Amino acid sequence: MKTYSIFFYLLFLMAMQVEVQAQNKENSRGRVTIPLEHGSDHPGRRTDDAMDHWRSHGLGQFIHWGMYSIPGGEWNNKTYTGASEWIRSWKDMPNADYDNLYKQFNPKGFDARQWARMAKEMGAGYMVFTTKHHDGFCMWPSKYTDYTVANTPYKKDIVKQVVDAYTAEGIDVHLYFSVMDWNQGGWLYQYPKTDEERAKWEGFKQFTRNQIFELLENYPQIKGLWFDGTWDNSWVSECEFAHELEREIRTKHPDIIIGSRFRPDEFGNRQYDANGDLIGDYDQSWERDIPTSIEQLNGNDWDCGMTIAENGWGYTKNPTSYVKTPYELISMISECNSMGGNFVLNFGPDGNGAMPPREVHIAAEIGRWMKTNGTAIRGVDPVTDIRKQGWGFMTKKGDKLYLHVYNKPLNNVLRIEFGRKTYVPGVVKMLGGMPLQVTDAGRNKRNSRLFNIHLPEGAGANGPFVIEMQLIDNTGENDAYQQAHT
Ligand code: FHN
Repeated sequence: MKTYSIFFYLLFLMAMQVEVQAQNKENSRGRVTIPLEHGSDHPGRRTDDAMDHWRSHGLGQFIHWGMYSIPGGEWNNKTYTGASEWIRSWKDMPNADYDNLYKQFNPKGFDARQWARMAKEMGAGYMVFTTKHHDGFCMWPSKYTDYTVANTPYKKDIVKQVVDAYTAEGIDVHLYFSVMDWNQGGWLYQYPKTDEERAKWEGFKQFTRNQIFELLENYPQIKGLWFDGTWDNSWVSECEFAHELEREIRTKHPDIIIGSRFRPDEFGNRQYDANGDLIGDYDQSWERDIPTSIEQLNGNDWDCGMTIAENGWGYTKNPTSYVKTPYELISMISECNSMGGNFVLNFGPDGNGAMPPREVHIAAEIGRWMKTNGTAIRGVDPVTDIRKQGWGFMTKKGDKLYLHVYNKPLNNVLRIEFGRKTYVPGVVKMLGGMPLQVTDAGRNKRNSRLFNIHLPEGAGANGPFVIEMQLIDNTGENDAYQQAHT
């Protein structure tokens, strides 16, 4: 009797397994996955030209500009220590005060062409501009709300000026859009429960859809939409609506690039679906953060939006937190690109449209570095077949390897290690400088080939530098070398 039960139980388990296998499929990484209606639309990276172009930028500029730029983190002689663009949520600033700021918005110092030139000089290939942050204020004359630039003393369309000026400089524009909107009564944090809430929420969804299409209609030359404010339960419960909306956006603008923040899957997962596949075209979860290894990215495209101050994105009159140095930011550009990510540095102009001098200085210093070394940032690939080395980061383009040096050895001899049967160095030179002498430094216990690059005396005097090394294929090396057994 007991034997029969075990037999039938095993039979049952086998039948269940066949059933599960019939339902499941393998995803791009060969894992068994569950079927999802609102999961990733294209497991694996997009391979079209528009995405290749985005990937090639290496460096971008983010701009947060809105009504929060007027108080700049201060109100009634008090300082808000949170992110300045969130000042409306601070108890010391009444909502009514904030919501009336637009009546004084008249940025006489705003010149989009000047911003675009600054970004160009910095070496940015694309920019992301806040059309509407969480406060709901529209920097374009939206016909779906009165809370827009058209009703300020300034009146003119700011988004248009930004899109035109940057496009004229050859810089791609992506538009930031916050779904969460503190100005619209219909916005809810929780999924609606009552009929009244449901009606409001449905109205808000249509409003959001209308505004997104209005942006696409008004500024067809944009290359991407950068969504934000999508973390609350209300939106996270809208997988079907958001997915359909994304499909509609892509139908209207087939090349458009949309990150992983826009829509959830049916289990409420954001950024990555229940199968671990990326939702959207690139991973937007590395905000103010950099992965410690390329493996963490699972082969996905990604960007790193970074603040200059510790936290805030909007203009801050007197930053109370640490402000990053150009050196630190340049190092982040190298680090992100060494793992295939775009680094997007944020700027926060003041209420009059002027870039804070400390940020102008940072852009200029980055630009100075990019002029000499930009070729090691733009259009490069991450390096996955050469062991990480202690002096800095590596990127590569074709047969050129770029060594981004941040820790210069005190003896002026930079050591590079190539795994067994991979590469040996060809011509080696400093970017923007002279050829460098390279000598063979034997092998280590792993049978890796070691080479010494002899640096000139003043290397590094002006900050981090990049060495360009031609890679010569060494896979066919006759490997008769025998080390002592250990
Ligand atoms: O809350 C916002 C924040 O103010 C800023 O806009 C950043 C930019 O990526 N996004 C949100 C936080 O993730």
